Amino acid sequence: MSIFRYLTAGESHGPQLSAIIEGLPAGIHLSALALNLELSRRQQGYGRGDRMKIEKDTVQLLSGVRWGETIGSPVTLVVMNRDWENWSEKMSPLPEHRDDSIAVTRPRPGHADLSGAMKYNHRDVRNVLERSSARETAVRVAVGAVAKALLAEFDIKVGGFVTELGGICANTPQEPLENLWKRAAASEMFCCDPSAEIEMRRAIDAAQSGGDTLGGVVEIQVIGAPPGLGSYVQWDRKLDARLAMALMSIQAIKGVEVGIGFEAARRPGSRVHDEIFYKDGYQRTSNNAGGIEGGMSNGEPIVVRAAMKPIPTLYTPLRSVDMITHEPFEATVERSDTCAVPAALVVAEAVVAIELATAMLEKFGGDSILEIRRNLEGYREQILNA
Ligand code: EPS
Repeated sequence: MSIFRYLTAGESHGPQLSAIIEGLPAGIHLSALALNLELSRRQQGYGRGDRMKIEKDTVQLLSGVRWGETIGSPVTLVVMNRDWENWSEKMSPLPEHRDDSIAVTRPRPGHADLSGAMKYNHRDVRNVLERSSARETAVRVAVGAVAKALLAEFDIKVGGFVTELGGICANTPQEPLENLWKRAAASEMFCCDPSAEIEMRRAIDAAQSGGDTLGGVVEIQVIGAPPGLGSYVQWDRKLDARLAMALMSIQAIKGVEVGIGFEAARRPGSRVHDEIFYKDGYQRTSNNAGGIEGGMSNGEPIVVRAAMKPIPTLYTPLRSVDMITHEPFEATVERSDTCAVPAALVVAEAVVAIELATAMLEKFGGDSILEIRRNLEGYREQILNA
């Protein structure tokens, strides 16, 4: 069975983050360089805090790849945490390093802290926050880079840009997506609108000096996906449902849209649905559906958006209560990012790539790229005559 499955492990201040990917076909061209490029994209973006000065993430490929190609066995990815140096006793697995005087007993509003401590019966909130931290996304991005490499074998590309930050909306120019991706890559806000970018930067500076944080919206597009990925026949096979779950699984994401999304609810049907024409194949003149109808890709670019809430660790204290004394206190913070929306774009691209790779393997599954390519080409020929 060749179905893309993966798990991640690792704590934010533990020695490393790890992932194992199972179900990859043989023959994907894979280089640590390409993976590291994605990891460094995630670390860029205006608004990050001091931790990013410590971490320079690189990935080690420890299994499943030989001489630059996958061989069909599980792929192991490891990203080391440089900050571990400062945490080796505080995060030690050894009982002799236990020190209850450093226990975190003050849950921060907006984080997993309180619910996680109640759920797992922890007295020390650190046992929750270490794993719920968005640091985990470093290795998820590496998994996404593997998925992108698989998709690239079939000329399927995933990219995106920031469309909104701290309430400032970008005016994205009407240009081919790949041009827009290039524009976004050249911007430290991953945004295609230079004047919005200046305002966003100002908003981040103002938030930072006021001890506040900002959220935003990222948009991800997929080009080159064949029609028929996902299925309408069962709820858990719908591509849009799976993309929504994947995007929602990213720390701090609170909303997901497909195509025009919530805007579709405000328009009459005549201004929502993308009419069908035929000229050398099926064509659409609009893509309000975001490339997905009935839970399946329809051959148009897939377009999804995700809304990120502001990071809940604020320098301006939020009110909470101590879990031992139940006394109120105002959460103080050692350090935090002011805004991680550009980083969220890179993570969102990664999880979208993973879902697309999974859907490709389900439909065209084979044990080698050659076999999958043959299945895909046969299908493309078949639908030409549909
Ligand atoms: C994060 C808190 C900060 C961020 C971290 C995510 O970590 P720390 O408490 O160590 O400063 O820097 O993000 C990363 C380390 C990263 O690689 O993205 C959190 O609580 O989610």
